[in-house]
Amino acid sequence: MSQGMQKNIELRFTRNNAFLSTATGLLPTLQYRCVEPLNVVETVCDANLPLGWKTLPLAPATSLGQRLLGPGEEIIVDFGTHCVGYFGLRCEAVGSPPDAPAHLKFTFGETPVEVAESFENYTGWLSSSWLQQEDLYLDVLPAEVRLPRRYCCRYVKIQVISTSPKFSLRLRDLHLNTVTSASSEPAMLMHSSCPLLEKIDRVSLLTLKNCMQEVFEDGPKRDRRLWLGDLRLQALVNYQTFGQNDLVKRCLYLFAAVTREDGLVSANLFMKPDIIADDTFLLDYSLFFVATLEDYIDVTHDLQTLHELWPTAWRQIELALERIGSNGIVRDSEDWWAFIDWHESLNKQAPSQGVFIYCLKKALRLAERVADKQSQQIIVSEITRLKKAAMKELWNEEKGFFTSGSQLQISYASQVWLVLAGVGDALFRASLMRRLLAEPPEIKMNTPYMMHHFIDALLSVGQKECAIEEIKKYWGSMVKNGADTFWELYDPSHPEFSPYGSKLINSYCHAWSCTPAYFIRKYQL
Ligand code: RAM
Repeated sequence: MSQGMQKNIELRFTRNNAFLSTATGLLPTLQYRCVEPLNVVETVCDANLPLGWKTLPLAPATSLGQRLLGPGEEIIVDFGTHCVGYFGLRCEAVGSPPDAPAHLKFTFGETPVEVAESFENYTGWLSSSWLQQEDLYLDVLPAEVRLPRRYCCRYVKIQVISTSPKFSLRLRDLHLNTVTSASSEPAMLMHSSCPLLEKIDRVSLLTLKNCMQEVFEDGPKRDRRLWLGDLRLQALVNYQTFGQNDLVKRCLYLFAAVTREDGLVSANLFMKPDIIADDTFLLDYSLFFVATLEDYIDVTHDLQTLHELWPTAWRQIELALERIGSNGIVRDSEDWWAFIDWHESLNKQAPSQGVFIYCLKKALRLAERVADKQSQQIIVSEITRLKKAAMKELWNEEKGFFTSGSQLQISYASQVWLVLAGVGDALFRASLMRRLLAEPPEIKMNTPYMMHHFIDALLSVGQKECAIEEIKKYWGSMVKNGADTFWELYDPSHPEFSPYGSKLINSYCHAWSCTPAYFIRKYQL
């Protein structure tokens, strides 16, 4: 998705064919596995659940062979867990010779709500074409059906819209040919003695696995695309789990291959029909190219990649510096210039200052590795200038928090990012994180993505026990509410929250939510 209607037809992009061919050479092999549904289920309203619905089993899926379906009838099957793949079945006519086509409608749900509530009432602002459904007309029966689009589901609803009074339908051999580029299962958790953390780790792994396709997709239901902010977190989890570092490398080369004419890396890329950079640019996402590259180099010591991609990384720093005002603070504006979190009222200025300083530090490590003395000098002096400016312009001694924007907004995001940037000394940062927990600001965090940075900030100041508690509270409550994979959006106090105007369009397997596995494994939580 992209916020607002940006019409940048005059924008020009560059294509680096050498980088594109490196990326093509790293195309992963997709792994397929056929799975069958476990049960036929019904959906039941449950006001205690965040999405309002649960399912109850009615019969084993094997019973479908004995069941006949006529117009107006429907079944819902449950595959037992979240899957990504291609759906197929065999459809037979029973009765008189079929004297009319059979019209079937398929609806795919990552969660019960998507097969329980009608898509016809959808009023969100993202295109309804993301809602997973398909109409199928079968002229000849029996038919072996394989739906052409890749779907993402645990539940499949099949409605018989029309046949003729002279025949009914029997559905057999329902299956999903699942697909992922994850080629092995990561090692089991050995150190943990907490069943909830183990469960959270498992759900994290399935989330990442189902997002690992030809690139690290943000969500296999929506947007099915390569976003830089998401990639950075997926890569961190991948290093601790699947270890498919070439997939990270591929994604880095893709971003570097198609940049805006001045070298700015786009916030996201489309893969088909060709690699296309989106005309959405976000300051934090462009800068995360630097952070993602540094994390990758730190793990792999892949010096060739470092030398080839360092100029792209450095360019992001140069371009971001153009946004720094004379007071040493990144300029604010009304448009969608930085992401940080899905929050309508969140001011992005102070958190973006934090992101920039954080990425400058990453850039310094890269510049040292490539022995780029001139860049090192610039970076060191910019880190000092931006940190000083953050304390001078953004810190509010009376309130005990950093403020953001002309309205002096106090948000979680500002504190978290300026802590991650290392602004202030260690004692200052630790007490700021304690204050944040004790006096929660009004502007909260809406996504597991922002929660990731909150946990990271807690760990950065040594508050490990607190980080564990927060992980259990937040991701644990998704698990307790039946998540097979972690959700794109989750606000326990506002469970139906969607920045897109409808919970039906939210993604329920979203890679930026899978980072507990990174924390649990890296920090031995
Ligand atoms: C959402 C995408 C993606 C995120 C962007 C900013 O629409 O799904 O995960 O990076 O927003």
